[in-house]
Amino acid sequence: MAVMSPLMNDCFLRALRRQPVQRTPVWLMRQAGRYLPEYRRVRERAGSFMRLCTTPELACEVTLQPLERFRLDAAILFSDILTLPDAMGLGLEFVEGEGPRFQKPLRQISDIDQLPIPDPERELRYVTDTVRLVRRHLSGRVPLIGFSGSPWTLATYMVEGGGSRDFRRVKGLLYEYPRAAHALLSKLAEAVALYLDAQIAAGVDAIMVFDTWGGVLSAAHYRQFALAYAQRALEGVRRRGGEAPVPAILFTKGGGQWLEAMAASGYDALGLDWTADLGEARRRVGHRVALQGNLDPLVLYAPEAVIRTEVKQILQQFGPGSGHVFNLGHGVDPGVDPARVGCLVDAVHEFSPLFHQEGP
Ligand code: 1CP
Repeated sequence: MAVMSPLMNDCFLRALRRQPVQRTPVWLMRQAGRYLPEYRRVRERAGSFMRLCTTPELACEVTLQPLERFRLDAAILFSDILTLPDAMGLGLEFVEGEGPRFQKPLRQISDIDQLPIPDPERELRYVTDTVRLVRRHLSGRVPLIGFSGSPWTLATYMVEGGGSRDFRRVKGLLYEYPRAAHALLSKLAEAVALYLDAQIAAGVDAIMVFDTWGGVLSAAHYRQFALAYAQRALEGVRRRGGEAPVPAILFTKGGGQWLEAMAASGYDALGLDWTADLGEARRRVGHRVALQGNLDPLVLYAPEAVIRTEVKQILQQFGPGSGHVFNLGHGVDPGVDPARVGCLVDAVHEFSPLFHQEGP
């Protein structure tokens, strides 16, 4: 069990619980990554993306890099959602300029039956070691977010063998072999629950489930194959977890149309992409969950005056009161100038106190 140190800045956790805060907390998806020159240097030193992920000292270093530059209210573990399928034996490699690829993608129904459920403290020890190391280095400055891909999003990569444009194979599985799809997703829900639980035991303060490809499904399939298993994974964590479970965030790209169902899934907060209207989302579900998001990541290519105006608009859309975590609607683009990221973070610090005058 991790040694608990009191957090100096807990406004992110308070906002997730919709407790009063003095300003809106801010962190950014992919806040550690290629747009930072110091990240590119460590990435080069590591030799490969996987070496970076599997070397706790290096993964810890890049986790902390964005916090040195920007006044962020949370750190996110540096890792990738695809390390879990790698630990299930699929053999992950990152091909330069092409993105992730599995050496042994799922090609037959029998591949699903044979998939092992990894013991995170063994096969993913490098992740829990990184969590413990980051916790030590943070010494309570800000909370640390642990994460996993959702069962559905992991299944897309495992069946397609890598990134995909049309999701033909994995959608084929849903339509032609729904029982096999359910078997795969059940196994993944269990693996995700164990994995998140191990991250919590190692010391993360919140968990986030990335359902990046939930939005490519029909409404009925989204409920049956994506949301149901994201929910099952969370229930698995909660069954195992201690008395005070850490808050959980569900991010679904393209999920704006299904907010009510997502808000009933047990997650404490929903991550929204940039296509959703934050004010409307709050009216629909804000009495049940906190909301995280949702500035268009490409705003970061615009001049600073535009970034500041757009930040203000997002804050105005959500309106006064707690329950909002400022973020982008998806990750920071690799070509963005870090100075623009600083401008965004500073703008949230400057404008958001106005929306929390009833705060503690
Ligand atoms: O060249 C490099 O350095 C690799 C680029 C990179 C980085 C920086 C990849 C490969 N992954 C990451 C880190 C990462 N991935 C984090 C780190 C923490 C942070 O946010 O700062 C996180 C949370 C992820 C999660 C992740 N990986 C998701 C879900 C979130 C999202 O962006 O939608 C997904 C879909 C992936 C798969 C993945 N990993 C990397 C790439 C290029 C991709 C996308 C592949 C594709 O579908 O085309």
